[in-house]
Amino acid sequence: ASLLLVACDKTPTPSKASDVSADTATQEWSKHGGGDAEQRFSPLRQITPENVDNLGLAWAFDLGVSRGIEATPLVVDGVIYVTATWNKVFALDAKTGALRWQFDPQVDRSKGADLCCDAVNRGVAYSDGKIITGTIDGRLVAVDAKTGTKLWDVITVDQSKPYTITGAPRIVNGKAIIGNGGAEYGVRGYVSAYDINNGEMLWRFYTVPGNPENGFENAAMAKAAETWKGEWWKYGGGGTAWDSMAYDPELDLLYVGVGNGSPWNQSIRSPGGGDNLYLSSIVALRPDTGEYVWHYQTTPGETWDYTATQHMILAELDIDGEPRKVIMQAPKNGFFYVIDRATGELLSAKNYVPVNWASHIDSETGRPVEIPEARWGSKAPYLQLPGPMGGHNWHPMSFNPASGLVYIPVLETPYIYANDEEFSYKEGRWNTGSDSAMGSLPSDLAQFKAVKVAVKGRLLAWDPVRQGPVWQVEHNSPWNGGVLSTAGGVVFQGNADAKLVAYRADNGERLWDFFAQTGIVAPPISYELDGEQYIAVASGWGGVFALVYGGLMPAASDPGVGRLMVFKLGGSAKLSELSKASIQKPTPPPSTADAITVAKGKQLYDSNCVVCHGDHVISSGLIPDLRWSPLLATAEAMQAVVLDGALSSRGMPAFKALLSKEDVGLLRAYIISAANDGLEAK
Ligand code: PQQ
Repeated sequence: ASLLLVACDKTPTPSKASDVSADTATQEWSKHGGGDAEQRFSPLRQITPENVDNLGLAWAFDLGVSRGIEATPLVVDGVIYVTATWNKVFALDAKTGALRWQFDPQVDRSKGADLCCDAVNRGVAYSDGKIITGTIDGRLVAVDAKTGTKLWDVITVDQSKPYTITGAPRIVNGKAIIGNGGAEYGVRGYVSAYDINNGEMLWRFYTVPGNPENGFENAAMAKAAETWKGEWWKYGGGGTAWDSMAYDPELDLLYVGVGNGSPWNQSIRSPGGGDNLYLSSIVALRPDTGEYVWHYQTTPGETWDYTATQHMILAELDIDGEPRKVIMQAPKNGFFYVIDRATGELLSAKNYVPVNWASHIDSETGRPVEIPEARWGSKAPYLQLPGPMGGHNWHPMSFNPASGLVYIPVLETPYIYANDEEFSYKEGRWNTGSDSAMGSLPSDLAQFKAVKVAVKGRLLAWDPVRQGPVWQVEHNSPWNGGVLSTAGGVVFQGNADAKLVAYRADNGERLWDFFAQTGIVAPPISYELDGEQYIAVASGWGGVFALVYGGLMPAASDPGVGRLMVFKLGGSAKLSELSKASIQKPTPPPSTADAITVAKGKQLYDSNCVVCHGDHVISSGLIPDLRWSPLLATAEAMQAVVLDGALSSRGMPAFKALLSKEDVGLLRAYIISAANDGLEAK
């Protein structure tokens, strides 16, 4: 099937300001998405297209880690709160950057084995003098906002399963709401609510049904179970709510974005099909009880890692001359949805990136019209857009009520979905039912260059009423930062080229940039203190694409120490120079293994190692490049680390339960062969 390309048209349709973004009217940034509506729009207007040229660094704070930083900072009472790798929380004076306190929840680094997508965190929540954060090992922790002293610390997950938390909690009616991740590893997703005063659990809503023999938790689960086949519960089912939520105080509805199926391959998970509710859905719940109200499923029978956990925005739009209260989402599957947020009725949907898995979304049924070849399950491999990275991943978009546009950080990363003929379920481990080696980018150098060009990223200004693009800016690489738009008419986005960039909101003209020394994936925010408007963003290249493909991308950033950077008009501070450790590249041992051994090693590598160490063993630089590892020298040295966990305190867990000595031999042969191939990073 041919790719459906998005046409570019230049007429924006301005629409009304949202009625629900009350919080964004303050001078601070006290909630994750700016307000409950999650518009990521700042009402501040001191910084404009005319003066943004004078924007300069006010101060920067070194976060002391060189892994991905995805956090949205919060600003409350003159203090800015940000999280860094492995859930460290920092509280800084928002004007000067002086450290008030830091808190380390002491996450066991061996939990790294359960992380699909880097040791990241998307930020804290604030409520009633408390800072509340999720942790990678599945806890929810509250500390005193003034002192950083721990108030309570509760476990939110079944610790015998590979659950993780990377998302930011949201606060609704005195409750902290938190989901979790792990749908690549065989978990059953849910969201839970905790009393912010003492951490007591108040309710839990599962997103997929469990074993019917145990009875269903509620009517929504019984209804969902009718859409599943086989013995799905043995595989967890997935549906993790690992990132997005929004809240409408007027309707008193909490919206939760639900993730992909586990395993991805539906023919294993639910043989014979079915919609598999509530995978890839937006689910509306009563925040006081967790009771189900409605759902809209973006991808029925999900089989492509098409999460609907992407950022959701509430707004009021004029549709066919009528003001409508909508929820908007650009999930991984490539379609932009405008949905009535009181009822879940689909108002419109249009592809915002090229897609070749569905021709369109049927406006009557609200369902995608699939292209049959795309349902790869037990059939032939299929080269698809979007791939599992999505047309849009977790990087938040922004809605500007003045321009009426949604600014979306989009990506185009094709992927070959292929059935894993040798699939067997491995308790607690990477279990997608897809052949990861097929999903790897080609290793032939000529083809490889071609793919580099096909992989793209853009900042897309989208008109949600007319459902079409208004302007777009092409980036050098797909994995760029979240977005902020302001009443001053400026759009801010960081990128993989290590720059924070300002664009005109109405036409995308590039107005200003600042070199941050390392890539930016986190979203910027804005706040005002003593009459001055500030823009804050954390640098720190990372996240899933950075780890897997970062080393292959042209112009992808060098890793470097992450920082919180704060800008204001006339700011003149300078970043200190990063001291770059030069990478030692010792001559690898000679490659003596035969082609079959190397191919078996690649298979093992692609299903156990690639998500951290990088495609073709080319590291992003965030994690040691195995091709230059001294451990390659002997099989025993490698076994001590891979099987026995000699480096587990540094985040390299033991794989004894999964790999044998013989496997390590195959892996070693493949890595040595890759080292001798000399594929150059970038
Ligand atoms: N996390 C990132 C990231 O931080 O860069 C990107 C992704 C995740 C994905 O693309 C995912 O599909 C994903 N899936 C789950 C899951 O299925 O439970 C969790 C996470 C996560 O928690 O970070 C990601």
